[in-house]
Amino acid sequence: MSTIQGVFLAFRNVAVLAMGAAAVICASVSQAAEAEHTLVIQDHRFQPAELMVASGMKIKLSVENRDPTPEEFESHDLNREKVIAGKSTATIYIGPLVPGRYRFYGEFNEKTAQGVIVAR
Ligand SMILES: [Cu+2]
Repeated sequence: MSTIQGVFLAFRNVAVLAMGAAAVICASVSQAAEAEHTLVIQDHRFQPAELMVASGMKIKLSVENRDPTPEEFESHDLNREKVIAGKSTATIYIGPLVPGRYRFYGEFNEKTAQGVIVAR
């Protein structure tokens, strides 16, 4: 192999290694950018009533309704609305959020079902 060919192959190998490293970094970032949290509805109340989440990432929120009656997760702050049948779980995606407080409530039992998501 000529010197020119050798130099070309060396550059190509470096480029391949760099692309591989970039792919690994992207994979770890996308995994870190989503968090999972669970809210439970029981006796027409949310548990926890105040849920701490990280700002700046997507959040997969599982809402488990342990009551036999349906509830509607409603939040004007988060622009979300979802009916959750009795004894079932629904998934709601929110975020990425800027730091702050985001109120939500159960529209079918508004007097007791009140909560807030706090993004920090
Ligand atoms: Cu509603």
